[in-house]
Amino acid sequence: MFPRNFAWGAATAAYQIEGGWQADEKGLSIWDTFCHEKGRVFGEQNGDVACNSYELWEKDLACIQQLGLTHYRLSLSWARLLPDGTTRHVNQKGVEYYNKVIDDLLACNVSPMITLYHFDLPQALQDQGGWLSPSIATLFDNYAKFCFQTFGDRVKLWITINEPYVCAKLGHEDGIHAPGLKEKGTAAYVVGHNMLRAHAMAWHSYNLGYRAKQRGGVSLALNSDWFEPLDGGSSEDAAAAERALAFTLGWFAWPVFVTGDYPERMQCAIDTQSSRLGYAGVSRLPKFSEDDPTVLGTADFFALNYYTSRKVKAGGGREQMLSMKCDRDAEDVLDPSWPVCGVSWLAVVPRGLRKLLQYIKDTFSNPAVYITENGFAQTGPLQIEDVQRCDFYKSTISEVAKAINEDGVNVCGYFAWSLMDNFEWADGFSVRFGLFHVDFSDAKLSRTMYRSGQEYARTISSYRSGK
Ligand code: GBH
Repeated sequence: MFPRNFAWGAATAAYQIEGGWQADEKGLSIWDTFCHEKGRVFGEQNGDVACNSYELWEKDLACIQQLGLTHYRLSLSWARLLPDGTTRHVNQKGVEYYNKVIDDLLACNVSPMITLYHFDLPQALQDQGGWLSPSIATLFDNYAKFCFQTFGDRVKLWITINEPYVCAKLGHEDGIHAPGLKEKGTAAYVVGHNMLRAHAMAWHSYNLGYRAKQRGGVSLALNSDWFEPLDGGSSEDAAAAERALAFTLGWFAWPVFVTGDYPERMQCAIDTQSSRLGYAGVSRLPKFSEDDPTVLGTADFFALNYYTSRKVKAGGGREQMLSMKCDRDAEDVLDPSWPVCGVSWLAVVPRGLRKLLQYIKDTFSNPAVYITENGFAQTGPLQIEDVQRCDFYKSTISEVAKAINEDGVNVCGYFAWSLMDNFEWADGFSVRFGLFHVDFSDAKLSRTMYRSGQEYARTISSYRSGK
């Protein structure tokens, strides 16, 4: 059973679907730059055209309607709206595009959930230091206020930043996402910190300036695997699993939902490595300043992106250089009994979602939770009859039902990633997450419903009709 007003959705992100990278007055984003550099993305692919949703939005809307979604989660391209990242200049064509998307959704009885930032920083702001620069928080806040002002009369669910963990770590420590930096052991913490500051400023702006009139909610979307000890009897593995969770979910959820500061486990682990490597007294994890608005309490709901789980064993912290991997001092292991789908990182573990939801309920005082992303990847030859993905959604949705009905978790919505096959970041178009297949070899970019889309549509309609 699902609550009557449960949100049944699917999600996408601007750079992954829109294309139109130079359309009208759009400014460049760091993903435009990154993809055009050699060797960054699988097969030198890029999102110049992607699903061309900038021109083919009506096709996306048809897909949304075929699924019978109640909600659609999309992101706005900051550089499409504000080409140089600031409100000095507004690209009116960009405003018109998103106005049409929002109005069309509402006309079809679909509620938009809007992400302000899904990895695509305006390049003009990257040139000024990007997320490493403290001034980014004010620039983000100005952008957020512009969006609340422009679209907030119709949009009631806002996500400020999608997966700060991924931007910080993959973008600034591992260098496999834009902007492609590999500054190990320092940059990711600074970026995470500035993202939290930016998020908090935007939440306060909404709270003070828009909430009374617009009556929506604002949060940030946090990705996390579920982690459990490899050896259930080992206290070291148990501690490692807790560290892994602290370095992923806790990093952002502790400041926002628990204490206003980073988890002690995380601070401790970082300081231990600093001392061991001769940097004692240097705090690599930034401190929240009294000059900034408080971060604690800046979320109106919990937004979770869940994909997979890991077994964890102690170890990994003996490297001779500073790095987040070393700080975390925990090794991830794939349980051989878990099937792995199209991408190597995605082991299929639906019951991990139920456990993570229970953990969120217990740890963050039973918040309203939206599962803002969850999905299954295919690679290789086209399989419209994607039976494995069908099974995946079926068992995942049944775990969500158990979380609600047996564990009492306040889950308010579920968004499948993704509405359609799209540009899967460093994997280009080689990894497909869609409920609709997109034929990238055909100029029309035709969308065809997978069998999993049909089953998801059936699931939604049967629950909504009160089954
Ligand atoms: C989401 O991130 C993104 O929000 C979305 O845009 C994306 O399309 C979707 O996932 C599917 O990937 O270091 O190469 O082993 C999900 C969280 C965290 C999953 C990092 C992959 C490790 C990749 N991601 N994780 S790798």
